[in-house]
Amino acid sequence: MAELLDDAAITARLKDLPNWTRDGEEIRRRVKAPSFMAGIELVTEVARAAEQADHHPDIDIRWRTLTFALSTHSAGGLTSRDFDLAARIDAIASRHDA
Ligand code: H2B
Repeated sequence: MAELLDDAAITARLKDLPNWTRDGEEIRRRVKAPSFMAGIELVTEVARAAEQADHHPDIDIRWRTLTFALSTHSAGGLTSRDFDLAARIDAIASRHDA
């Protein structure tokens, strides 16, 4: 099982992910897609990446604004799995001009 990261490790990993902010035991990022349907397509790609990683974000969809939140439920906080998936979400978002 993935190990919980301490505050220093979380701060270090967030330096490589400027779009993400920490909110307690999770990290979150907002993405503005060019349109509602582009946002849904982006979410579908994130869903595929999440299935592949067997790690799943909380996703909030409001018209074309998406919010992704990551936390490792089984560990009760942040692990490397969250930061690895965050980087994949960033790559997908940039391919979607978001
Ligand atoms: N996603 C997240 N965000 N946290 C988890 O602890 C988690 C998950 N656990 N996706 C996975 C699935 C677990 O249920 C399977 C069995 O590995």
